[in-house]
Amino acid sequence: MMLVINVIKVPHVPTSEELWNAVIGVYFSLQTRNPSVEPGIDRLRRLELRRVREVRRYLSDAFRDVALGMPFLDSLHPFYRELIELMIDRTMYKHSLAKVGHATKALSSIYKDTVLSIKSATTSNDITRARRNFLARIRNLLMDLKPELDFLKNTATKLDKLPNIDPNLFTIVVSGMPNVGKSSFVRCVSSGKPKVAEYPFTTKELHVGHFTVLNDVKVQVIDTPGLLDRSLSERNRIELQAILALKYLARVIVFIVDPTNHSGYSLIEQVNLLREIKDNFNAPTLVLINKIDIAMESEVGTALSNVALIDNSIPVFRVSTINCNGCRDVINYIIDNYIIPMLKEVLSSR
Ligand SMILES: Nc1nc2c(ncn2[C@@H]2O[C@H](COP(=O)(O)OP(=O)(O)OP(=O)(O)O)[C@@H](O)[C@H]2O)c(=O)[nH]1
Ligand SMILES: [Mg+2]
Repeated sequence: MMLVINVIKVPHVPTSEELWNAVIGVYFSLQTRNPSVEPGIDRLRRLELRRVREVRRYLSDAFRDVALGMPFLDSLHPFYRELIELMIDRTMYKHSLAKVGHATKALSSIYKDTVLSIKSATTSNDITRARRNFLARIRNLLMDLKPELDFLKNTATKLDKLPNIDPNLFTIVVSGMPNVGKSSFVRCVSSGKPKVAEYPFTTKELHVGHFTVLNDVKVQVIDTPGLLDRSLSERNRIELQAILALKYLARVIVFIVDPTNHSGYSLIEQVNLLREIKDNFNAPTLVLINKIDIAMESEVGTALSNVALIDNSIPVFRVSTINCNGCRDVINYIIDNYIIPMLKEVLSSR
C-alpha cells in the first residue's frame, strides 16, 4: 500500500550564492594542523585534501537535503497534490529536484579529479592550480543550479504558507458566491478568523478553523474563496482551490445564500451555483439563508422556494452571520446528524 502523506514539511532551500559563500567559508576555515614537522608540500597537500573533502561533504548534504526533503508529489494526499499543482509548474518542480539530485554526481567527479591533481602535485604551484580549478568548477556547478534552486526556494516559501489542513478530520466546507458571508460564518463557529470585508473576493485561499465535539473530537471548518456561476473549465486558480476542498475534504457542505442584493450577486446565480454543487459533489449539503437582519421577508421566501425547487429535502437554516444568530443551530444539526452517527459507526466497527 502506498504511504499517503498528509502534512507538508519543507526543508530550507539555499540559493546558489548562499552555497557558494558557505563553500568559501568551509574551505578557508580549515587551516594546517601541525605546521612545523612536515615538509611544506606534504603539509599543503594534506590540508588541500581535507578542504576538498569537507566541501564535497557539505555540498552533497545540502543537495540531498533539498532533493529528498522537498515533498514527493505522488506520495501526497490528492488534495494537497492538486493544490500544489495549482500553485507551481509540476514539470519544472520534477526537473529541478532531479537536477539538484544529480548534482551530487557532478560533485563526485570534480572531487575525484581534484584529489588526483593534488596527489600528483610536486610543487606548491601545482596545488594552487588544483585549488583554483576545483573552486572554479564548484562555482560553475552551483551557478548552473541557480534557476532550479531559485524555483525550489520559491516553491518552499509557497508550501510553507499552505493552510494546515488535515484531510483525515471530519470537515465542513463552507461554500457560496462571493460576499455572501462565508468567512463571517467560519468566524462564528470555529477558531478560524479569516478576514471579512464588504467587497467580493476577500478570501483568496483556503482558511481553516476548528471546533471540538464531546471534548476531544476535532472538527475542521474550511472557508473557501467565493465561486462564480460558471463552468469548471472557466474557473480561475482561486476558485479551483474551493473546488478541491469540495471534492476531497467535504463531509458536509454548508452553502450560504445571500437573499438580499447586498452581496452584488443575484439569487438566480446563487441557486444555479447551488445546483452545480449538488450535481458535482456527493457530500450532504445544507443551505443557510444569510443576512436575515436586513433581508425582507419576501426575499427570504423567494430564496426558500428556489432552494426547494432544486431539492426540497435540503436542510435550510435562516441565519445572520454578522452577529452569529442561528449559526449554533447549524453546527448542532451537523453534530447530531453527521458527526455523532459517524462516531457511533467508528465505535461499532472496533
Ligand atoms: N447585514 C449583514 N451583513 C453581513 C452578514 N454576514 C456578512 N455580512 C457582510 O457581508 C460582507 C461579506 O462578508 P464575508 O464574511 O467577508 O463574505 P464572504 O462570503 O467570505 O466573501 P468573499 O470572501 O469575498 O467571498 C461583509 O461586509 C460582512 O460584514 C449578515 O448576516 N448581515
Ligand atoms: Mg471570505
